[in-house]
Amino acid sequence: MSADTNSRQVKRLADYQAPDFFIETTDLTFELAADKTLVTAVLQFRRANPNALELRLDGQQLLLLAVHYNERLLQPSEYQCDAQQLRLSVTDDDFKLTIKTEICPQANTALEGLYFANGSFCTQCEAEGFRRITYYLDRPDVLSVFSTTIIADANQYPYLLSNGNKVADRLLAGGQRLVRWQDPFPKPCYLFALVAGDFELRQDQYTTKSGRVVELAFYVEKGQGNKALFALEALKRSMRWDEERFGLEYDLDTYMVVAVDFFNMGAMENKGLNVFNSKYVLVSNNTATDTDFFNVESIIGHEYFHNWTGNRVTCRDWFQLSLKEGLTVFRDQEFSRDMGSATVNRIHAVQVIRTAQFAEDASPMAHPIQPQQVMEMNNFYTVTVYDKGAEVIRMLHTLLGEDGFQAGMRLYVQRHDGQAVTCEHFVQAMQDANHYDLSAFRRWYQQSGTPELRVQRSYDVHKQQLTLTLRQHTPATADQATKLPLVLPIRYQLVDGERSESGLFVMQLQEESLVFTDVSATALPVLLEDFSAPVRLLHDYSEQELLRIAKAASNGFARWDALQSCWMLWLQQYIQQGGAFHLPEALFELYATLLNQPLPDKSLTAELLKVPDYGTFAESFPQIPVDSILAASAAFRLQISEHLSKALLQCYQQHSQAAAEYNEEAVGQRALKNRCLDYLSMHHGDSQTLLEQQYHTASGMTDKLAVLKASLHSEHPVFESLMQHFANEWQQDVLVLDKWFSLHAANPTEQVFDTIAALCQHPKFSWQNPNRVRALFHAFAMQNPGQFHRLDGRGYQLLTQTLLLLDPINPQVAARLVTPLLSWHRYDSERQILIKQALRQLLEKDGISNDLYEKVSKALAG
Ligand code: B3K
Ligand code: ZN
Repeated sequence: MSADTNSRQVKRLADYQAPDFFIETTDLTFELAADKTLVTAVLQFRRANPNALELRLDGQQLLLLAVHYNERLLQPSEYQCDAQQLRLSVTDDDFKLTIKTEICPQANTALEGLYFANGSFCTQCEAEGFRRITYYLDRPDVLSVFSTTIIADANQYPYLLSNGNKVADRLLAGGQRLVRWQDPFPKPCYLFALVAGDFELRQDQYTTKSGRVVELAFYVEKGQGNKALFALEALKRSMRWDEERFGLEYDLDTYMVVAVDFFNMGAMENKGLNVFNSKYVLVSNNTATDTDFFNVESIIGHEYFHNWTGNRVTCRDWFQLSLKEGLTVFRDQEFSRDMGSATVNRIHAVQVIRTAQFAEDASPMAHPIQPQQVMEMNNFYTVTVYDKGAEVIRMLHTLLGEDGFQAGMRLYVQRHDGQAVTCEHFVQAMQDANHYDLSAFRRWYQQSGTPELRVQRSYDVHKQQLTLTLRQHTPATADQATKLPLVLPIRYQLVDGERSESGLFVMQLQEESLVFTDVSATALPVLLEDFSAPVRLLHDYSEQELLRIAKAASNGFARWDALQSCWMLWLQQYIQQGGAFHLPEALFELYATLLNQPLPDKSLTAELLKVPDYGTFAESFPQIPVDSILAASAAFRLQISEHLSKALLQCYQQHSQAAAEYNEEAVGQRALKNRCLDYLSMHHGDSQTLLEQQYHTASGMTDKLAVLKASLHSEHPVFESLMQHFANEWQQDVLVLDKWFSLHAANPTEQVFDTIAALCQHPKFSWQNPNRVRALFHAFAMQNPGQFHRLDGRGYQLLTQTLLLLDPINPQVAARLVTPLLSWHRYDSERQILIKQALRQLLEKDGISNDLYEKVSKALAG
């Protein structure tokens, strides 16, 4: 990976210029071979800017063989070609270029562009991977009609796939086969896809609401077909849901999904031909947990929903990424909410914001949902763009209501179908359809940072009036010093004895008041219900008040949220008092009630019974007290397990008969039972039989994995032997084995270093496979805070050495893994020194990728 200073350029949104040329049609021919693939691109150009005399095409890691201008072969003196571009002077308004290039898919370990792994060819073009396939205008605002011809060995690659409809399929001389595809919808090149390989095919049909029949086809590894059936059903549910809720119908005659083992992220929404990480397609009760099932359904939905929000209406430039991602995450979250426990879904989405997204805002990589400048676009597929982006859409939904929001969606799609547009176009459509002034709201797109919303209460006894003074303030971020007030939709509920009043208060200014009249002195306002704005709420509620909400609020989210605030109070008290601190009796009473009489929503009950994890606790501190958090969490779990052992056991037993399948009731029962098991496992002596019994009689992977997690968490001696058993049972199934890698990497003892070293030599481990690398090292850096943050620096060094090795292989995956090192300023001075030293080692490495360079240099500059 050579990275000269030229390619370290920062691109700015402010510099956007419309394309000088368009490509009306793109006709590609691939002659596939793993070591040498020939690509012939026939591109029909049209000049858009009469003053533009030079055409500059993007291209990387390509061997240029020939260029024809119309029918004439160009001499090398007639164009310039360097490591980034092919440039030539053009005078005609309409012309054709035929470009022949050679690429080497099997050497492509970055998994961007066309690559060959595990016996198949596969592409990944978003964000800027198409330029590794041929010279092109690799930008999302150039929409072209694509045809693709694939020629390959007929035996080795029985399936030759690309976007759109298949229009030719024939055998050629020499055992080759030719297949041709045409995609009728103009699209940017980032949505192009090609897959060639030998798969097992699962097919079905879907009839759209207007009566069109769509062929559904899932291509998965041979022998794995049954594991694709859940995903196939999830696709049909997504298609139905999008018709019913958004009125959006699928547009092509076929919808294909290919599951591959080598993939940089979760999945990709290529037009008509989604490519998925096999982890998000292949599930069965035996091999996948309830969380895996949930993720499959949600990602299948997400990629399907992109067909309208992303593909039919696409982004003008990559600074607009949230236009498609924020909106599509909002849509997939709404879909998941309708498919399972709405409250728990919301809780999980909020946890992502409060941990990962707030952390990103506080880091050197802070950026608004519409970033203003970027070096490596792949670094901006972030929780900010995706998840905070979805919260911004959710706020619009809250402000406009479901009907208003859907009216805005209809106008957006009607106005911009077939176009490449900006976030501004989306907000404008919402505004116009509702006659609602959103000018102040637009600030959410440009301003980074986590707003703090401070609430003060004052009660006037004579007037029986409660006044809430609300003040908002967004602290400066690494990228932006000055912040302005934002529009905050604040959903509230006032709990006052029997009476309860709820509503929406739209805050616009830095300081505003909210007054409740005719209320008693003990009236309690619950603010920011359902997390109606992505802010940090600062209040002065007492433990008693919070517990009142946790016990009595009608809204499940409010109950959970009040408990979260309690945990933060208890953590602070633990830090002040040390081991002498005891959790209050009132918590045990509340927990006993929940264990004896779980709520109808058992998943929610399980959430309420949970001590927040390390990441959640950590995020509430400007400087993270690693050791105190770990000590406090362990003490809290122990106290709960000691005080409530009987109720825990009883609840465990009552919920141990869940049906094996994935449905809301069974998922809830398992979640509750396994929450109990987690506490029970702390009594090593009493729980051994329980753990072993559940492990050996488990009806599915959720229950099995829960035993391993509980025994790891509790450092139970049974952990080692069960892990051994697990490895023997699952050594042939890499997706299951990834869970085993991750459990090992989360081992909280120093032993973890030897274990990880040994696992890197495991026959199934590969530095080329992102799933394997993440299973081991993401788990170590994110789920093993005790060992990762060791004061001797061993944890930081393990990650650093890993990144030095990984960066030349796969910079995108390396740049994701570096995240925990970027926030060095959040730790004590000893750890700061160690982390900065690690960052310098990375920066000093010759030929460090742009991906890693952008993040590490920002971290060291701060
Ligand atoms: N659009 C893709 C992500 C592409 C990431 C490129 N580094 C998946 C998704 O969000 O649906
Ligand atoms: Zn997406």
